[in-house]
Amino acid sequence: MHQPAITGTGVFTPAEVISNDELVHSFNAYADRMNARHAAAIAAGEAEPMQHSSVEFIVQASGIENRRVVNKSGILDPEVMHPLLRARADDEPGLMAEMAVAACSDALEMAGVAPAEVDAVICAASNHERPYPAIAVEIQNLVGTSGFGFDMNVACSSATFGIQAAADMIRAGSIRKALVVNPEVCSGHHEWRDRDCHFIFGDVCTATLIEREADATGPHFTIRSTRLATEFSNNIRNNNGFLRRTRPGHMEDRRDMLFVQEGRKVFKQVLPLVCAHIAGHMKDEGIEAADLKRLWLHQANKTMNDFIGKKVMGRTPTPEEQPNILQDYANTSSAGSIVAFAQHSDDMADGDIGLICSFGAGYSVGSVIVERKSAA
Ligand code: CO8
Repeated sequence: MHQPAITGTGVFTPAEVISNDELVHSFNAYADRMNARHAAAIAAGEAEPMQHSSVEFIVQASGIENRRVVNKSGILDPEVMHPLLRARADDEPGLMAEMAVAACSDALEMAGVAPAEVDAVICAASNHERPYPAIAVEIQNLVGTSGFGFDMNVACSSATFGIQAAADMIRAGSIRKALVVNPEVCSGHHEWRDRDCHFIFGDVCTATLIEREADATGPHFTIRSTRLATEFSNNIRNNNGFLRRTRPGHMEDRRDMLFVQEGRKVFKQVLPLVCAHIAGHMKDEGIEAADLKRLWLHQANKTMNDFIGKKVMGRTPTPEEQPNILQDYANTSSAGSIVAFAQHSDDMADGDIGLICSFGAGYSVGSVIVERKSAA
């Protein structure tokens, strides 16, 4: 068996930013237009008026202040309310692959690894822009990696599930190096017209290079252990799928072809699941709360993260011990915990232990326990 390690990370951050102020302004303009359009039905009591969103609610309920997106103008246009992206020809890079190339290049550079040395690309994300050819194979072609690539989807937990898959292949010896890539274009499958959730998501792409620890040439993180779990729930769901067109009238109500959730239920049900998962993983690895120097959690909601951090550490962790990036990026699905890891791990000392944990639709939860090694 070979010991796997994370030797490089990369984050591609889209250039366009939407603040809560901008988002609420455009949502409220949309609501006013809809109310004016349906004024007669509202006056007759046949339709409910749309209510305004508020910046105060968004910050207090989620902790989100800004989100990065691949297109801002369409999302903020009250007559559009979704990203506007140009159609790409089949011989051009797709959007997800383009984001992935940028993140993978940074991860490879950080590790000092040439693309051709990489044996596998796993494109792990909560939605893929087409079913085939796999986005991972396109990324393999654009980056110039060897071996093979495949796509996988475990919603918000895709990155940690991908890391376990890659780490296990490295342990077993079937590959030496893998890139786990998480291009999350959440803005494309989000309902920006739904007041309950219009503020939640943003776009980003992360990449993690995993290789045999024996091959590492610089500072890295030993992957000590990984653990995954799933438990079926309909409380976070997207019904878009290829069988939809087989049902008459399938385009009439499209709301469920995008992200839908019972946010309160998710909040209540996922917290105990995640806390028990992390506690069990740490116990089996003989890691005490006092041993844990860093917690990189899934970035969906600040209150959720505060609760989990306190439960895991047995006290309120400092912002350095449990870094959040959701205030700047919003929920970027599977990429969130990896953005936190990539941006808040350089300062760790030799032997420091940290835990990456993602959770979300499925339900799914994945944890990765890592140990800092300050030199090869
Ligand atoms: N402005 C003002 N008021 C609002 C707004 C708003 N925008 N939205 C709702 N309200 C009002 C409601 O109407 C309600 O009013 P009342 O009390 O009068 O009925 C009140 O505020 C409270 O509403 P909620 O109960 O909905 O508010 P919560 O406190 O529960 O906060 C959250 C809402 C922030 C959504 C919270 O429930 C939450 O974060 N839940 C957990 C979410 C989570 O972690 N989900 C994981 C999803 S991510 C995932 O798994 C990946 C899926 C794949 C990616 C998809 C990409 C698109």
